[in-house]
Amino acid sequence: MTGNRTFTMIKPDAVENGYIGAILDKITAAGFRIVAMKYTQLSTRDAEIFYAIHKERPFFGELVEFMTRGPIVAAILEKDNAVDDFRALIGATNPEEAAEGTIRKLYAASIGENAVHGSDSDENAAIEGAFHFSGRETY
Ligand code: IDP
Repeated sequence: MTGNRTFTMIKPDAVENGYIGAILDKITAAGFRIVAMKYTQLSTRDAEIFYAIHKERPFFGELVEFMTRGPIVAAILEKDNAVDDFRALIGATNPEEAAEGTIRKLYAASIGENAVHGSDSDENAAIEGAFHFSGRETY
């Protein structure tokens, strides 16, 4: 059981492909309430900080380039057991391994360009939400 908030981004690939509405529909239909949301674009520095945990991985440069190449939708979501339930809704990192009906299975093309981000712990959900939103932007 996790806490009641998670953080998500609809990544540049899904925005480019016109999937913002479909993905938000899936999220709200699954019972998540939107606490905060913005359409924005990450700078290189933003992406390097956000994904700092992966900085030694071979795909880090590719990941930063991808995440900064166009706009994203960032949001804080609320639901009981938010982190775990949202990870289940989006599916495995690699869309080829994602369960049928999950957001990544439906809308992602590859392990790198995988349509959505979902926090992996309550602690990271709080850190990631605070990275994008001030207290005045949450409702
Ligand atoms: P997650 O997003 O499912 O939590 P992580 O392992 O934390 O997966 O990886 C963060 C992000 O880095 C992934 O969502 C994906 O965009 C990218 N990524 C992960 N593994 C690879 C890879 O092998 N090649 C390219 N990009 C990757």
